Amino acid sequence: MSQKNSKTIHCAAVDLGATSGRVIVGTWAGNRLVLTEVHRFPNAFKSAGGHDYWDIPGLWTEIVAGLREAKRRFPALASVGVDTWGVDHVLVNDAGRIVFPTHAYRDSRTQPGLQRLANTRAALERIYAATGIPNVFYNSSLQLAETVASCPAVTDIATRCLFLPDYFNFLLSGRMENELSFASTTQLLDVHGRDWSRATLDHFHIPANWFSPPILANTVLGPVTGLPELKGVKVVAVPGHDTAAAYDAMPAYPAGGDLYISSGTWSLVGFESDTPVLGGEALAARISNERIGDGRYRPLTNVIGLWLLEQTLKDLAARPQSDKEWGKLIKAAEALGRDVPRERPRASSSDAPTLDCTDAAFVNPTSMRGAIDAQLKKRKLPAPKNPAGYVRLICDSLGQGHADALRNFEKLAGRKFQRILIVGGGSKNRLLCQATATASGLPVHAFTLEGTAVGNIASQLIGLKAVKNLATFREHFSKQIKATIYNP
Ligand code: LFR
Repeated sequence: MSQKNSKTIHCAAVDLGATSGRVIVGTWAGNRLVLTEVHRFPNAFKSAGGHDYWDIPGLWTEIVAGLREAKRRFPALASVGVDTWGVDHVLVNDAGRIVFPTHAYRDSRTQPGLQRLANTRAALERIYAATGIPNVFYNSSLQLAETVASCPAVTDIATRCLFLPDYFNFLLSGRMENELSFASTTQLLDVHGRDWSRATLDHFHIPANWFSPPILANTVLGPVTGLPELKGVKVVAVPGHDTAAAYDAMPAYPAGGDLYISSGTWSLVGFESDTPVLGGEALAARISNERIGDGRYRPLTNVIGLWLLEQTLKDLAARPQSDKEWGKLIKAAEALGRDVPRERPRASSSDAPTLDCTDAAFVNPTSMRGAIDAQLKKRKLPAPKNPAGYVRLICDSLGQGHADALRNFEKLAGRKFQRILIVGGGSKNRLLCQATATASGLPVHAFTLEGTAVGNIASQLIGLKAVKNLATFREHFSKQIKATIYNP
């Protein structure tokens, strides 16, 4: 075997999103990464009795199928890492048995708790100062508080709270750990340290013994134990939060100056920082001080994202089925003047011409088109006339949402950004990238790559000591990818 071959490493990234999951093998050789998607499957929460749930055994079945395929195609598979969307969790007993169903974060059960906290200014400020996470309907804090309040006996039967990547890591390796980047999405982690905020857990009446001190990403948990066919494959705790993984994949300038957007179901707009962004104005701007796998901060704002577009197209029965069809729809939207007239500059008022992306009606409506039309009607603005019109309005609105987040960061963190880097599904959407450049006044560098999978694999390579650290990975990786640049 040649020296080059002996250095070839294959790592499997299990990357679960709210609407689809995939298993992607990253092959690292000669300081280059090649991705091979070996399994992809749709994901959706299911409803029963007015509540929304994830199918955890179904997800596990798909993960196993994907890993078997990975091992079949890459017999020398070295490791596996799991990342998922944030905040959701599995309550288990000491033996790892599931003792409570996993609710999906869009379940409306958290609405009363959300309102209660919003109406209690002192508690809201205290919790933001303690955790750096604003009051958002999906927070694990609100979800767990609702679970304990509505089913108090759960505290007798659950002994551990494992967040989704933690739970799948447990199924794979037999080890129960909480990983830091994911823990930082819960609104339960101490923003100034790396352990849980006891005062916040107490506020929500959540048992502190459900958690263990979070471990950092890049930690090798041990060999796969549950699946004999994966013998010898190591389980690495990667940044379990998909957004943290996507941020790690950013080919950023080491000197800083880049604002990141991970664009998928949500648009996560943020940057890397040694310090959190806190205080009353940061709370009002809904800045989340989430964490990078190594413990540093990634202050970010969650803009509603392509969920708005996906759900609208579903309503219009116009969802394109291929890249070609997407291209056609985007082209038609580009060709449009805006149906919603630009009658006033945005900053000023409620009759601004883009959608207010923070509208709570967009969270989980029965009809997204209905929710959009209702907002426009309230503001006495005409509804778009056709699918292309909705696409145009939505992309312009998201672009504006991205620019608003940028301005808040510049003001509150005292930063000046030079470029916007965008990865994820939205990086392929010309209209969205251009709208972001136009609204922000900055060049947008769009990288068509599976950012979450790349960050997941980077962490495995670091854990396996095949790559020194994230800076080294980015240095190599940025040489192999090309940006499409959109100028303002
Ligand atoms: C993106 C994401 C966001 C998080 C949202 C809910 O997939 O992880 O970062 O805020 O999902 O968990």
